[in-house]
Amino acid sequence: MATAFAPPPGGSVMPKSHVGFDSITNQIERKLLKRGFQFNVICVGQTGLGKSTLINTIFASHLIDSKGRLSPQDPVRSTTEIQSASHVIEENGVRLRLNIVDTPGYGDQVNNDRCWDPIVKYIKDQHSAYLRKELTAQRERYIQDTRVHCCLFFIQPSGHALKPIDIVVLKKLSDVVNVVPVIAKSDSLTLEERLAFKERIREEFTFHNLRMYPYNSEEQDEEERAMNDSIKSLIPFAVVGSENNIVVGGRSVRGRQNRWGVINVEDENHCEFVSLRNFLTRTHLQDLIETTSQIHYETFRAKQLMALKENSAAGQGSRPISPSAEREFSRHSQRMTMGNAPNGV
Ligand SMILES: Nc1nc2c(ncn2[C@@H]2O[C@H](COP(=O)(O)OP(=O)(O)OP(=O)(O)O)[C@@H](O)[C@H]2O)c(=O)[nH]1
Ligand SMILES: [Mg+2]
Repeated sequence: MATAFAPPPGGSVMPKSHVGFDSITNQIERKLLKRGFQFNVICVGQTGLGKSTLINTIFASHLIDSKGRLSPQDPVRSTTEIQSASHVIEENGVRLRLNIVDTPGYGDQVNNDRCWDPIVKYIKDQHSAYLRKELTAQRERYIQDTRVHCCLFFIQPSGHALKPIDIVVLKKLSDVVNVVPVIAKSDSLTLEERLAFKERIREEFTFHNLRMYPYNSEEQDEEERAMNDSIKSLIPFAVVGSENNIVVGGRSVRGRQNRWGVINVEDENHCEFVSLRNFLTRTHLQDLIETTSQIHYETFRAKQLMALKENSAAGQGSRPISPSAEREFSRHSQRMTMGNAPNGV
């Protein structure tokens, strides 16, 4: 029997009077505002490239003390363990918990074999923790999300090419997380060098088949595609970090004082720190969160559940992730055989 709202073939019907379901967007907004948002970023790269400093610059406060030297007399201090810092930011009633994870730099050991392991493990551990919570019998209505939504990958401003170790680390990372490359300490490059270096790096990404964020998708509309194209032409963002405020024209700015002048971190003529910040918070925040959940986490989840299923089929009796995991993976495998498998990366 046809209902009052049954759409005619190929179209939709306007109800005769105002029904009110158009308020659903307001209802969703109210709920989301109440809950707030969580955004997790990780910084990865070779040692001494300014990861801790850039994190400080993003927070614009000393939430993580840089392990770098503030003056040449200071001993060299390096980040030695993975550590995260959180800050709740509120703007127009929207609450965002920004969590930035600092990692020890790699590349200065005699043997750099598998130096990426602790970082990839950290990212997978967050997926694993989320999956466990999702599979518990009485799961929470809202699961605290510690999954890493974005990995800022620091490239040495050599002006030449990516280092072999970077290519390996990028490959490992791009399999599990949205990777956004940045040229560290870009104040050491001239504008022409910066442009040429960016071009070279983008060619290397293509040559080595490294998939950087943002990804192309069939579902994107014109506007989204245009925005992604403009971001892709900017990537890798050439950034400068600083922990000091300098007074320029009577205004205190984050900057680096040199003998020949001041580099204002927030001046778009000096570096692309503001473009990176806009990209992270204004234009791609939601998409980074969604892509993490729909591509990276989904791939991890499918692999875990399939492995569990195979183990139990082989009679290995491996310990389930949670008491309800068995039920869940049998449901999941049914969905997979019905052709509902999630898309791979
Ligand atoms: N010229 C220049 N120097 C920078 C920049 N960012 C940081 N530095 C300096 O580089 C040094 C290392 O900075 P850190 O932030 O400790 O580097 P890191 O990548 O965290 O180092 P590890 O923890 O050892 O991996 C410090 O002396 C910083 O002041 C930058 O954008 N330009
Ligand atoms: Mg550091």
